Amino acid sequence: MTPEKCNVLITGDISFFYDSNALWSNHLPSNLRIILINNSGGGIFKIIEGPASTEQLEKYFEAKHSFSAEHLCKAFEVEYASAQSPEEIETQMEQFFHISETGRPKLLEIFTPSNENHLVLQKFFHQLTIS
Ligand SMILES: Cc1ncc(C[n+]2csc(CCOP(=O)(O)OP(=O)(O)O)c2C)c(N)n1
Repeated sequence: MTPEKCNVLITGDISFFYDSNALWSNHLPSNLRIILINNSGGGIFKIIEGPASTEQLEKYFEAKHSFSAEHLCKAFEVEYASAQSPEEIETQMEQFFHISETGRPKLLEIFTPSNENHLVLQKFFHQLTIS
């Protein structure tokens, strides 16, 4: 990792919670930043043909939940912030990339609506194919 620059991980909530024990490390650098997109489940399965058309989609594939990373961050002494709107993201960003005096890494949890998230992603994929 380059010490003078922040190194950013952008991850989904299911991926983050699965691997959250990675935060249990004595060597987390102060320039680590995690941007967690929390859409309350594995939204990708809503756009994968097989899982998307089964009755088990929400319960077993998407694994819908209402957890937040706040308490995990407390446990591992990762500085936590959250945002629910573009305006809040902008406000949080002012501080997010500053190195903290505590020397601890930071996580920004961005909450997005699970019923819209996959539609936005599909639109984005579509834009990529036509541009
Ligand atoms: C390292 C790893 N672990 C597990 C998987 C299996 N996997 C594929 S999609 C997925 C869920 C993704 O959900 P989330 O991280 O919430 O992102 P979203 O689909 O909502 O954008 C998982 C766990 C994987 N691809 N790679």
